[in-house]
Amino acid sequence: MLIKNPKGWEIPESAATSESAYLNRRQLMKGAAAGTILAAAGPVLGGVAQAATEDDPSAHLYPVKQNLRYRLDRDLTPEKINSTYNNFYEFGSHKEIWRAAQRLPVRPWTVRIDGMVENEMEIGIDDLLAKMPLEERLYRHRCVEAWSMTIPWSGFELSHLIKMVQPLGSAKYVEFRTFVDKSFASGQRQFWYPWPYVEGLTMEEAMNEMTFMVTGTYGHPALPQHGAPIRIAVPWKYGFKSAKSIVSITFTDKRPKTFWEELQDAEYGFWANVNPAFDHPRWTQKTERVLGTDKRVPTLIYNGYGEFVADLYKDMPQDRALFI
Ligand SMILES: Nc1nc2c(c(=O)[nH]1)N[C@H]1C(S)=C(S)[C@@H](COP(=O)(O)O)O[C@H]1N2
Ligand SMILES: [Mo]
Repeated sequence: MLIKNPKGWEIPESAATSESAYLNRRQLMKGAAAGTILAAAGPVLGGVAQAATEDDPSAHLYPVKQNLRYRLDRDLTPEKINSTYNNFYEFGSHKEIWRAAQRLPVRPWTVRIDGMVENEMEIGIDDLLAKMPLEERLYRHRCVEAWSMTIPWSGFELSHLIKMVQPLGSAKYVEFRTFVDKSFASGQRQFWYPWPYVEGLTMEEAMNEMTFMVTGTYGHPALPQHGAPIRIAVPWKYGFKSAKSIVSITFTDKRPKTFWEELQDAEYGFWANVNPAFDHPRWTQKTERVLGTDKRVPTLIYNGYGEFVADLYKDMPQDRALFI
């Protein structure tokens, strides 16, 4: 098999639709050495219906009250569209992972909170839900692939969890980690990806009121494909900053090396704040395709959330590094 690492401008429009359309050279060499690159496809799971979340032990908690402080300038995306067009590389590097994701065992599920904190803990998801004030927020979500959705997330502000565990003054960053288990996550057999999925925020970003831990979608427990039972939503940054199915939250003084930085740091930086003025090498960021409509609309700086977050960055150079 010929393995080529094409330049962005050499990729036909039809192929330039995935965040993984090109792996960096090191990843390619690893795969090539073993002769297996691009061989694995997800398992074909015929006829698996969408998970019935009625059986979820947290089902009785939803729907929760909507917080009207966070408003939308567009319609909500129909759930059928949002729940069948997803990025979740643990289950395959394409958009149709929703069937494969039904294999994710969402109970028992524990989250480890550790590192530079007073109160390290390992807490079951249902105990955590009982401690946190749940609310619903309507947020925009903007993928760096230039599509967007609007979604009713349920969950809690990350700042509440942070106050519960009391970080030390030395903590500067928070790192989020997704599970690793290739027995059900077929994408994790694609060993050239740097599993686990890791993301990170500065403490100030993590404490910002917009930063939301998602445990529910559309008035019920979150579906596996959206990152059940707990994921993050950081709506002023490109979607890849919002890690799914989180098993650990670590407070640290070192900037986390994220999954996408590890793979291709020229394309996916740590900051990744939405800004239409800086194009990604493969996608213009000026406009976005709104899922569920046939419209492209102009993209807004900080995805429209500048009033909440622009201050976080006011003393930093407003250059490409802050936005890609
Ligand atoms: N663990 C994990 N989290 C992830 C991803 C992933 O592949 N694995 N993809 C990210 C990307 S690129 C996007 S755009 C969003 C997609 O969220 P959605 O499928 O709920 O719309 O999840 C993000 N979180
Ligand atoms: Mo994305």
